[in-house]
Amino acid sequence: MSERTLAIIKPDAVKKNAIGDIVSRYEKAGLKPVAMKLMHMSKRTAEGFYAVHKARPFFDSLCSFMSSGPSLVLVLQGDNAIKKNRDLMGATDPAKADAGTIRKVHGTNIEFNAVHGSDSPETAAFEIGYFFPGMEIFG
Ligand code: IDP
Repeated sequence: MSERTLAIIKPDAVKKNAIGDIVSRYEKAGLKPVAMKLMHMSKRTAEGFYAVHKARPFFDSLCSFMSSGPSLVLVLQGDNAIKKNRDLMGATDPAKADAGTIRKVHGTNIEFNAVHGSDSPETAAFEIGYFFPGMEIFG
């Protein structure tokens, strides 16, 4: 079933010049970028995006990190896009991620972990709508 997911190449990975490698992994896995923009989020934008994590102890630090530099925000489309992207990403903590996953290769620690990917159809719908109006998605 073709679906859409929201991916973010986070500021740590953009700083490390890893955009090309990561986008290439999406494409090779059959995930087509149908919308994409480089953006430097304000802290408020990051707080709205991660609102579900508001009560977590790492919330403030996470939002500071996400607003520390530009990120590449993408909509990926393909069969089982949500799970496929989560599999490509690997576990939240790069130290626990499987070999060959994006977080294993490009992540630094549980916070600076290179990429974001929606974890369910409901969060994908919220996250895609948060960053992209329909007319900017070319699926
Ligand atoms: P996910 O990104 O793998 O879905 P979540 O639990 O939804 O993981 O956490 C969102 C983001 O918050 C993570 O990608 C990571 O950047 C950060 N994060 C998660 N757990 C911790 C933690 O224990 N300490 C610091 N940052 C964390």
